[in-house]
This record gives sequence, structure tokens and C-alpha cells, in this order.
Amino acid sequence: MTLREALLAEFDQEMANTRKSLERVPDDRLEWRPHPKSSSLGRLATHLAEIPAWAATALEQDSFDLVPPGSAPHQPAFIGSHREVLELFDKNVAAARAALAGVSDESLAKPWSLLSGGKTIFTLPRLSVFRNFVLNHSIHHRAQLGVYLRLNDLPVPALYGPSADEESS
Ligand code: NI
Repeated sequence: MTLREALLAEFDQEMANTRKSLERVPDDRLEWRPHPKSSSLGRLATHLAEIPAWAATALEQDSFDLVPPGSAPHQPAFIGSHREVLELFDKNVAAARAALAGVSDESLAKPWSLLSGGKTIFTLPRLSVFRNFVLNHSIHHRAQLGVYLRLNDLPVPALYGPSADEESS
């Protein structure tokens, strides 16, 4: 089995579970947040939809500059509806899957750098960047979303095992 095949199986499983969680985000709670310092539910859902876009950046480029010299600071996006979040998620997952399906083990071992304002923050193998920025990052925020769902009395999906609302599928 190639690394790509192993990663594709894991990616499909995690993205299916992330979609299952995003499907539960209702339009009438998008402004809700559990604490003044927390992201709103709408921003959190948008972020989860954005994350798979990092796959193509990690697998097809050598670096990414968060704030290219001379650019304006990044403004976090907020999508206004459940439907738009799922559309963005599906588009980004399809692009990520296409990028992953075309990558060789040799390419996964190549170094990739994150920069800010032209200055290197870190350099890691592409494989590590994909795992951290796409898989681990999604799992982190999906768990956060699970707490948001619970606090709004919305059903928490069964993911790695049953939740208080659902048996494992
Ligand atoms: Ni994040």
C-alpha cells in the first residue's frame, strides 16, 4: 500500500464524519457562541469547510505565505447559511481528494514551508503538513463543533463511537 492510499482512506473517513457534523448546524444559530472569546457557530462551520482547501496547497506547492509582503491582513470569512457551508465543504473536499489522488510517496516526503511576511515559520515534509493542517486541524475543530451542538441541544453525531444521542453506525 502506498502512503497515498493509506491517506486517502483516512481522509475519506474523516471528511465523511466532518460532513455529518456540519449537516447538523442550523441556520438560526449561526451567530451563537459559548463565550465572548469563542468563534460563532457560523464562523466555526465556515472554518471547517475551508480546512480541506489546505490539501492542494500542501501537496501541490512548496510553501505558503500567510501574509505575503505588501498584502492586507487576512479577514476570517463567515458564510451565511447551512447550505453554503456544505457547498464550500464539498467543493474543497473534492479538490483535496483530487490533489491527494495524484501525489506520489516521493512527493509526500518533500519539504514544505509556512511563511509569514516572507519569513519562514517552519519547514516540514508535505505528509506532515497534510496531516497537521487538514486531518488533525479538522478533527480539532470538529470536536469543538460537537460541544457547540451539545450546548444547543442538537444531536451530537456518533463518530469514533456512540454519542449520547446516537449508536455507532
Ligand atoms: Ni483553526
